[in-house]
Amino acid sequence: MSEMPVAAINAVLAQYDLPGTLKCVEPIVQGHINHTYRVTLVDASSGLRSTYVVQQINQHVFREPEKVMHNVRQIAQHVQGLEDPGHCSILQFLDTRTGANYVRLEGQYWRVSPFVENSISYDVVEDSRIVCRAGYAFGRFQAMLADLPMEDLAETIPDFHNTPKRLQDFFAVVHEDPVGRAGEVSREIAFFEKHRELVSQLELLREQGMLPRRVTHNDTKINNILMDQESGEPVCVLDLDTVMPGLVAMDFGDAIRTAGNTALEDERDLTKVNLHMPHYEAFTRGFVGVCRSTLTPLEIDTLALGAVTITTEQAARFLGDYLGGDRYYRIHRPQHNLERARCQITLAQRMLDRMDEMEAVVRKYAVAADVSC
Ligand code: GN1
Ligand code: MG
Repeated sequence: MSEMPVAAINAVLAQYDLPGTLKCVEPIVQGHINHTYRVTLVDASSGLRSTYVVQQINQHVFREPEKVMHNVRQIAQHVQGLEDPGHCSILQFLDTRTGANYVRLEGQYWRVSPFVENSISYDVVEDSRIVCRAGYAFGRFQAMLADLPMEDLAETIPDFHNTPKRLQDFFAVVHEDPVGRAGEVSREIAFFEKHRELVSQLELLREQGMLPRRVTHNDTKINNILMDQESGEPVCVLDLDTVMPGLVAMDFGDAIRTAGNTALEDERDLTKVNLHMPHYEAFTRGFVGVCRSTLTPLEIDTLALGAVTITTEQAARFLGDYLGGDRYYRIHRPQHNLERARCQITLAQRMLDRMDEMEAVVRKYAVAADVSC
């Protein structure tokens, strides 16, 4: 990470009515897109400390940050208006002195949220009960937003989870091969050729009107949920930048891609990468259990396919970025995107090997009487 932009952060904080002055800035490095900092303020008179998360929006990825923050506002208002918001909410951004939920500073966009104390987010989860609660959190998120009118939300990244389009873009960069890397990945390219049709099915069903578009999160990585450190209960869902109309199966699938992997997203030792069936089942229990009444039978039937689809799509996005010269995702080592892609291809293959079992688990929780975590 480049040097910490302390002066900019100070200028951002000055737009808010916050107690104290900046004492400490630390980077939070989990996301691949935005720049995120944990900042601590100390009030000189009382000595009280308060902690916030300050984030700079990546404008290469989010070309229209106002749209992102408009969506965030719509979602927050909708959730606040719910009679029973349940026990897992969404991340709230603070308002500036003039009532905006972001700050524009020298052409860059920043936002501030309170740091949620005593909370933790997991890149890999060990405990199946926590995975089940994560399933509940994302399923609940889905159910909470089920009646938010889609017209109220802007499309922050067009065709974000349009898998056939993602693969088309991937094959275009293979063909163009701008930095001369395609030769080293012919085995990986063959994987996408082989499964292109299967992973295009969901989008096709959507185009045919068989699968509905709903307000979905679209980035349901397991580390986008904050859990209470002591109780393990979900506290809130983070990263609302890509909340827009989409397919439920992709939200289910992206969480399985992360919570159901026995290894990290970028594991280099591919023998460690596998679908963790107890975690898959636990997540399904929590997710399907809380939102099944809002889903159509075909949506339920295609959830497992969503996991294979988005894992393959993600692999294509990582590999496409590698072939294009690493311009999209932040990388921490030279072949990082290639390693991420190989890990995701391996995981997608492990899922394909167990599709029947995965579908049976979904069917089980579509009707199970007890879906508590
Ligand atoms: C990006 O930066 P982060 O972790 O929120 C990406 C997701 C990918 C994810 C892969 C806007 O999310 O789509 O699934 O990396 N976000 C965007 O880890 O492209
Ligand atoms: Mg994100």
